[in-house]
Amino acid sequence: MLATPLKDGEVAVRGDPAHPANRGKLCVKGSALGDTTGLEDRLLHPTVRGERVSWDAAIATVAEGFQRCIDEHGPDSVAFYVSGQLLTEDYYVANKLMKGYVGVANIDTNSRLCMSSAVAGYKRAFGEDVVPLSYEDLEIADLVVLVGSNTAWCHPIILQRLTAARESRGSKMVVLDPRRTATSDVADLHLPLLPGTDVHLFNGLLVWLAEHGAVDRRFVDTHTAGWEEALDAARAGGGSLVETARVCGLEAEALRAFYEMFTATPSVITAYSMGVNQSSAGTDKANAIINCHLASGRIGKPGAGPFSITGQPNAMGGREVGGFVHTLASHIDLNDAPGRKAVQEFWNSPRIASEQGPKAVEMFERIHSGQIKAVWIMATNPVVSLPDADKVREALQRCPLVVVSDVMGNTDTSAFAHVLLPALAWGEKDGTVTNSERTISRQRPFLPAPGEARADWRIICDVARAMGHPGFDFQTPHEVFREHAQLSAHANDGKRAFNIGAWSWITPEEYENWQPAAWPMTRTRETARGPMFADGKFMHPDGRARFVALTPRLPRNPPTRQYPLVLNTGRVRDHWHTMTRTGKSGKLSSHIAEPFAEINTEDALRFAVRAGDLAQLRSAHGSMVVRVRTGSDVPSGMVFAPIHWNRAFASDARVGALTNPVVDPISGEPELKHTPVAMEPYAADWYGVMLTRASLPPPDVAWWTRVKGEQFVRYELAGREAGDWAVLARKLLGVNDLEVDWMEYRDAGRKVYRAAYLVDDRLEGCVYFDARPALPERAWLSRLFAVSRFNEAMRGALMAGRAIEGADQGPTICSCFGVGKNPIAACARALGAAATPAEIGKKLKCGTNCGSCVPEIQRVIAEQAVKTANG
Ligand SMILES: Nc1nc2c(c(=O)[nH]1)N[C@H]1C(S)=C(S)[C@@H](COP(=O)(O)OP(=O)(O)OC[C@H]3O[C@@H](n4cnc5c(=O)[nH]c(N)nc54)[C@H](O)[C@@H]3O)O[C@H]1N2
Ligand SMILES: Nc1nc2c(c(=O)[nH]1)N[C@H]1C(S)=C(S)[C@@H](COP(=O)(O)OP(=O)(O)OC[C@H]3O[C@@H](n4cnc5c(=O)[nH]c(N)nc54)[C@H](O)[C@@H]3O)O[C@H]1N2
Ligand SMILES: [Mo]
Repeated sequence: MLATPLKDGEVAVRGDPAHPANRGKLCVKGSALGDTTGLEDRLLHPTVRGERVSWDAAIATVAEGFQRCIDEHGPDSVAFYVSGQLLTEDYYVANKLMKGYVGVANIDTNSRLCMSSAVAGYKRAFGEDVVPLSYEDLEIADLVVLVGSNTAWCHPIILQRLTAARESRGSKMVVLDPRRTATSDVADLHLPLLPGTDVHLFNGLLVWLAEHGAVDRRFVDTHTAGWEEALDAARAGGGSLVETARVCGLEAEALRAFYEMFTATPSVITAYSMGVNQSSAGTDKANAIINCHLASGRIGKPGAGPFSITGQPNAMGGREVGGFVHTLASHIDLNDAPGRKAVQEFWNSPRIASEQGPKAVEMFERIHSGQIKAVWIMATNPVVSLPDADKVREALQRCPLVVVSDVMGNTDTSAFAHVLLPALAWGEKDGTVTNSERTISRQRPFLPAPGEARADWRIICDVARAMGHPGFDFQTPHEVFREHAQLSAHANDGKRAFNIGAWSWITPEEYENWQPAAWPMTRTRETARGPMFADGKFMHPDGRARFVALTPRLPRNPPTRQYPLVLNTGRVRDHWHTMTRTGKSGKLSSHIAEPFAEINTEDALRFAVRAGDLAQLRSAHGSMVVRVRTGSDVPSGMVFAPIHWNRAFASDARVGALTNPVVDPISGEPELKHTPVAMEPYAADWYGVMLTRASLPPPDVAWWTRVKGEQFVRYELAGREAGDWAVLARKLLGVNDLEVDWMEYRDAGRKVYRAAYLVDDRLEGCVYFDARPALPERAWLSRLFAVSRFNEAMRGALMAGRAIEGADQGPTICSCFGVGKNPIAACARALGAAATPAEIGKKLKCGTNCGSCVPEIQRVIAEQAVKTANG
């Protein structure tokens, strides 16, 4: 990205045309990044037990607290829980401190919840965690299979590159996802497999390849091991097309079509993300995919291979430094004794971790049980994002010392911190990140450090020094990076593919001017974007890749009578994780403004929940109350809910409270896509919506959600007892002054109440209550805040609760230009057969900035075409 601070405090951002990953394109969250750099709600000063203190005092509190704990209870009583949103330099020093000086492997990361299954899969197959491909391979592949990935919403630039390749070269795209998504909408084939049946499906493909002469015998014989066992296991676990289709809940013809496409296409990439990884069989799913690529020799060539698409900005950097409890450092294993010795020598450290520490879920169990008594959480919000999140909250409540480094001061997790440390945010911090395709890029600061915020690497080094440890005298991120590069080459001898030794003596100027480059860069600094393993040599000691014999398993917790639905969780297009940053942007909050649970229309009837009403979802672990959506995107038996909402944005919508802490036995990654739940109507006596220009404390009603608009904050409300709405309206809006320009309308019979107040003929706030959730159109209400003078007709409209011209925009589709579904549909109807996203974009601008909404525009066009065809 190229960012330019403007005079008025705004930041202009655009894609960097020279970067190989995006070639100048940005998705909607990227385009709106400028909205999130403001200092509102930023953490700007260190605090200890709620009191503002100096940095020296804060550092001393952390260092003494951790050291005392180690002295009294041993090194296993302390832990770090870090994140793929740290820079590589931050990650490197955190890992060095815990593993090389505290001397235990009690450092794990939120990447455990994200791509640890993919890591374990690569490790088993290749002997090392190596992503073998680059994004341009996706453009030269003739078939791209997306497994458990909503690429259109989560990796929009990748999807745009894929669809462009398809237009120019006619390549094909297949999506394997139980849900219909914006991604499956644009695919050539969508296989809505039953949740958790991916291993069955790829085992079936392995058998199919064997039976249709599609095994590359020469490759299998020379470069792999374990083929016979893998094939036997696949046959034993089902195997035949008909049987596999039955288990996967697919039509045999559709499955056959996919198997035939895979078999007939030499250049296939199978790209996968959370639908694969976040499973109790996540590692097996990854290996089931890799097995098929090894068997057919579809690896080590341009445009062919298994491609784990990662999530966070620097999840990959964390993998490189060894930020997991099961690795030591720089792709060196904990159980590799000579490797351990080499790292210890290199660090010149007093002790070195030798045993695996507790993986994320277990780490928080140990905090809960009191085994871990001091934890330092950096750049992650576990009270929202871990499974069984109410228990996580309880664990932190009990923990004697909780230190949190964050950029925001009001997260669900920071509420439990004894020590809060303000970190530098994007735009301020300085260092490197690695993306899905092994490419290391620089992040450079262009904003001054706000308040007393400091870089994460520096905070960690300060604490390490205060604990009395040498080896943390870094003055700049460049010095940290240089050491990291040296370690990658230390005692390597080609044993580890991760090697950036060519940069061991990188100068400050070279670091400053770093251009994106992919590892390995062992001797030359040339970027290594070509496919890995092109020579058929893998990283196991014998140089052979491993097939893994897989017996398919279904998810550990199947639905029951008490909890008859499967809760599937994931992302929405315009929000990022726990919303601490995207929640600041009105633009990004307009696409999906509320937490919801989406269920098949037939199941909605079965469970007596109605679209637009509220429903309670309950699992064995916790519950939440959210808006109901119905339709046919989610298959029967499943309910889908987004992960983003939390205490700062809703009274009761943390999906993590429900998700089960079942984990994959190898990777320890939690099964976040599969929790048995019950769903029932939430009996609200009334519903409300309120918009105000002023910021207000959380409303004191039974249920609420909050969303930021461009010039207002909007609350959705619901209550359980019908009090006096006139009193409640003034209380919620904070209007005590009886002289204010206040309007109200009530219809006691229909149980409707509306109120608004104006200052200088400008709308300051309005609230609508109704016994039914039939409230005014939100996009229209939002637009009223841009009106500078209200005339009588508009005042009337305000009380009538509908626009004078009656033109509803409908739900927002294009956040960049604020274009709703209704005008897009009208335009599609008018254009008829000539309707394309590009043509509609010419008229309404929608989809012409970042393009993240193009798949949804496509869908509106398709809906209109069906409507027209049906008369
Ligand atoms: N807009 C947006 N983009 C993001 C993020 C964000 O927060 N917001 N976060 C980033 C991060 S950290 C990550 S990890 C990525 C995640 O990117 P994705 O993995 O694409 O996102 P998810 O929505 O978590 O899940 C993907 C899909 O898995 C499907 N799924 C569920 N169960 C199964 C199953 O058993 N089998 C199969 N085959 N599919 C299944 C779900 O229905 C869902 O559509 O996104 C990154 N990009
Ligand atoms: N049910 C369910 N749960 C899930 C998932 C799912 O699909 N379903 N997905 C999982 C996945 S893949 C992921 S990646 C996780 C994400 O979950 P989290 O990591 O908990 O989510 P974020 O909101 O990204 O948290 C990052 C925190 O770091 C802060 N921060 C941002 N930049 C910096 C920085 O530079 N320094 C510091 N110190 N702090 C910073 C932010 O304000 C925020 O509080 O959620 C996981 N949880
Ligand atoms: Mo992630």
